[in-house]
Amino acid sequence: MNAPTELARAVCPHDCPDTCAMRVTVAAGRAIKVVADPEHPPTQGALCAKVSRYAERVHHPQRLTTPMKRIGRKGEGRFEPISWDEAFQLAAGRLSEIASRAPEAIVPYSYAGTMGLVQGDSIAQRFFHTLGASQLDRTICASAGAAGLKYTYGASLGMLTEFFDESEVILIWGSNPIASSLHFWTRAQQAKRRGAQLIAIDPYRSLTAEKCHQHIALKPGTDGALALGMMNVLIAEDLLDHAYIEAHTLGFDELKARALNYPPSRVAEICDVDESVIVDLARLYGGTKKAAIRMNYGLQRVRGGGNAVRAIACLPSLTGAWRERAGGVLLSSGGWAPVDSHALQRPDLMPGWPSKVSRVINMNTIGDALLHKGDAAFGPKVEAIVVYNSNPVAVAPDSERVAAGFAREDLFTIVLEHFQTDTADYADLLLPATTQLEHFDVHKSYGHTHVMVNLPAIAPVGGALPNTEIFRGFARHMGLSEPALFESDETVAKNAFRWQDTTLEGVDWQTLKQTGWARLNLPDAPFADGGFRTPSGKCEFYSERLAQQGLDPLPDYLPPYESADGAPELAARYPLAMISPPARNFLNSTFVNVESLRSTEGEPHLDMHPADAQSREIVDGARVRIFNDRGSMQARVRVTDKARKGLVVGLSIWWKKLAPDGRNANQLTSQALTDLGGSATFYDCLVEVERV
Ligand SMILES: Nc1nc2c(c(=O)[nH]1)N[C@H]1C(S)=C(S)[C@@H](COP(=O)(O)OP(=O)(O)OC[C@H]3O[C@@H](n4cnc5c(=O)[nH]c(N)nc54)[C@H](O)[C@@H]3O)O[C@H]1N2
Ligand SMILES: Nc1nc2c(c(=O)[nH]1)N[C@H]1C(S)=C(S)[C@@H](COP(=O)(O)OP(=O)(O)OC[C@H]3O[C@@H](n4cnc5c(=O)[nH]c(N)nc54)[C@H](O)[C@@H]3O)O[C@H]1N2
Ligand code: SF4
Ligand SMILES: [Mo]
Repeated sequence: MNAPTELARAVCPHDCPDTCAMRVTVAAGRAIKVVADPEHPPTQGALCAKVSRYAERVHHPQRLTTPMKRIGRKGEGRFEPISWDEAFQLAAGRLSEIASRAPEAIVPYSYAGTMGLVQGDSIAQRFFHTLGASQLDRTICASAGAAGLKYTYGASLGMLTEFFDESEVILIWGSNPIASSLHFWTRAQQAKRRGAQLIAIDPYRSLTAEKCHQHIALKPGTDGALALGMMNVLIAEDLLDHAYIEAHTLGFDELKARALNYPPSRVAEICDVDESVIVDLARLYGGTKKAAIRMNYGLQRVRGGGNAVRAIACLPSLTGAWRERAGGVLLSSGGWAPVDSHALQRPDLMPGWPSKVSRVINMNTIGDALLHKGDAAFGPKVEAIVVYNSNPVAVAPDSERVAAGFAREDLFTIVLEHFQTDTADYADLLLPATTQLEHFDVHKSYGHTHVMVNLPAIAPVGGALPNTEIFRGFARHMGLSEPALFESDETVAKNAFRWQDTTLEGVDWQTLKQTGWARLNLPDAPFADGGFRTPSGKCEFYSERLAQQGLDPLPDYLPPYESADGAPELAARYPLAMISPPARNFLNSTFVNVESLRSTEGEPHLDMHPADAQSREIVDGARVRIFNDRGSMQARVRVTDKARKGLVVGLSIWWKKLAPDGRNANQLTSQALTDLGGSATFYDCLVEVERV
């Protein structure tokens, strides 16, 4: 047996803002240990519990190691092994035939199973573009917030994480970093030790909210109103930085008029919090320029999510918090990295580009799309779907319809996976993909500002291949000759960044590969002197671009679709709001099949307020049925005031087949989309609960 060797330069591939650097210990060709790279500053010497166990996932006995084709009924999950050659021929045969008639009948479905730019969206996108297949709008997570930031700042830009520990006030807004962004939480605690006030704004007393100085438990989906109420107080009490507003913002008078509609008394009613809480929050926030807001995506999974993010994003431009490096807002830092997405994805390969582009399908409405018969407005019926880096049967909303779509006997489904997930069960062709320890990749981060390189630590497990190599195989067997489809992973990686960008000054590909990461060259306080990336170059309180689309040019509060305000009749039948945020030991639906992590989570739970439980004669520990018009699921109740009254919380995202009743929270969620960005509305969901 070879002596263990330690290899640097791996990157955690998961959809998490922290993008940690890892070191992998390898012995006899197996990864035996994965630890934090002690030298990478954002990683702070520690990985989370999930990824500390990465070797367990990589060498899991149930890893897919050979291509397989379906032998049972759709969804039954019965397969027989085949060779790669047979797999490629099967795929190429069906895809070629469909592409020759109706290329848009082929649909890709992918999200962030890996955040790597190479294994995420490079050869795969180029392949679908070359065919003229449908495009997928990747909106399942962050696009409402991204749109809110785009119309306000010009891109997904925000304050730098490393300066949060100098902040005097931190609002942790719609975010549970102890579970979902551990390294940010470490910084928030450093700030707390230095005397900062931490305030959680969250309808649920999350692990994080429990550890903050104050927890504001507003009604879900009312954050836009709270931000407008804060503005109202900031304006009334003149806690404004007039010079900053004058120099670096657009539309203050219009925003002021809007905020006047939201006096604290009205906001108190909308959010169901005390009026004094709103006034005190605004005073605390406006009392220092070292006021930081860590938003996260939890607050934008409702109808008004885009507007809520926009309203919150206006706050530091009103008080001038941007002047300090410890002030401002961070939702995503992803826009700082100079990624060349055109070079990566090559949209110009679409036949007829740019005057004609292929149809776009929103990934949140995949249930409806798969069940659509096809017409002039929709375009051709979907005949083939290729899933990679995602598990839609578990994670997409309105799951009953998603599963019904995947169950269509006439749908040709290819799934590239590590494991036989809920989605893999529906595959006609199930293809084994490599994990991050087995392939090459490059990364940016949405929670810090480093770019990073991941080198393969071990050879592919069994017959697994990288996503890129699988798509190259499809292309080869289809007789495609476009050279961009056959570029090596390293060439793709090297061309993924715009090297001449000032943020990469002094860095080149060779040095990046050697050191493993580079910190982007950015000013400490990025908007201290304005410099927003909007058309006006200012922070746009008023957005002409929104006005031109016939949308409200100013941020506003929009009640959730499913609420007493938005749909009184529905609320009478289904009086409880349900949210299903991430569980600490899972990452979306990844890791649910790692036994050690699943046993820590136990089983699907539903947190319910004592008053709501009592009126339904439900006791702690009882099994309950949660239902609405879309579906139902079962869970074990925890009666607790962590959930505010009228709210139930079921941490997610369980694999359906590993839950006792074979269902998960997405049985209940809807395909409705947010106000901006076409995001999912997972947390805009009314239900009723009963004993079973
Ligand atoms: N351990 C773990 N880490 C993860 C993930 C995971 O599944 N597990 N998922 C990753 C992914 S994909 C993402 S997008 C991020 C998500 O990162 P976050 O957005 O920080 O994650 P959540 O845990 O969804 O946090 C959301 C918090 O928002 C609250 N919330 C729900 N509705 C509302 C609302 O209307 N208003 C407000 N103010 N709060 C609300 C929830 O109660 C929850 O406590 O985390 C990433 N990190
Ligand atoms: N009810 C409810 N639903 C939600 C959410 C919620 O909070 N509540 N959160 C939503 C959010 S924020 C998100 S981001 C989505 C996440 O949805 P997805 O992006 O689908 O995330 P995962 O469930 O982690 O599934 C990723 C899959 O990709 C696979 N994978 C990983 N790396 C590779 C690779 O290199 N190659 C291939 N071929 N496969 C790979 C993993 O094995 C895993 O099965 O879910 C959404 N769904
Ligand atoms: S999931 Fe997040 S915290 Fe855990 S190792 Fe990966 S990047 Fe770090
Ligand atoms: Mo996400």
